[in-house]
Amino acid sequence: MAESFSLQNVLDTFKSSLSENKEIYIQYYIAGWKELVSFMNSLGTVFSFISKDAVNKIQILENLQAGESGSHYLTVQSMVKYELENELVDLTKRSSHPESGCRTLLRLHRALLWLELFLERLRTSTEESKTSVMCSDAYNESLAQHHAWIIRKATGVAFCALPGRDSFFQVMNAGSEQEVVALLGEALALISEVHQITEDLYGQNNLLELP
Ligand code: 1PW
Repeated sequence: MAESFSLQNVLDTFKSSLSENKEIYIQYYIAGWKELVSFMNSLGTVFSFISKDAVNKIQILENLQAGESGSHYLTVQSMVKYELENELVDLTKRSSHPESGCRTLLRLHRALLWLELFLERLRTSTEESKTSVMCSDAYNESLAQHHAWIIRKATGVAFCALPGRDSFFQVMNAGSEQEVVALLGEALALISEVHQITEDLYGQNNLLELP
């Protein structure tokens, strides 16, 4: 993405990701993630190790979309249906389908919860709040339980190097602090709706613990 990050872009892409009957277009889900990656990258180089894995996951999904079965990867719903019906998902142990769309998107889905919890903390924070604390609290409540010790250790180091609250508000590129807070509220409503729809879909199909 050539242009620099703005919170409005995140809002717009996640808005576009929801179809009328509340399916999630993978193309826009990915576009939303690309925005988030450019957000993370603007937070400094330590954070790029974190965004790197998200970039890998995005790439896997883009390859599936561009592949010969690409038409089945229009929405998260159609992907789940297609991959399950055709036994393209490793359900208990990574073996013949180590990089299914379902398990790949699940990683982004879990990370999205982290982001949601973090942005909610940022939205309701005060001047004294520490971004490193907000970020690690959000992480411990969500993604940490899915990560091995070594990764938790490394993310902990990355959080310590986060810029302060003021820089975050500036990076959002959405005007005054009040304006950012308002826009965060809007963006969070959407992100949380997209997250909930995915969570329900994955729950109904027993996909929440895919290896
Ligand atoms: C302030 C903004 C925060 C947004 C954070 C969103 C990105 C989260 C990426 C965390 C990645 C940490 C290092 C990689 C870990 C992978 O092992 C893990 N990937 C994720 C996205 O959690 C699991 O993927 P795997 O190893 O099962 O393929």
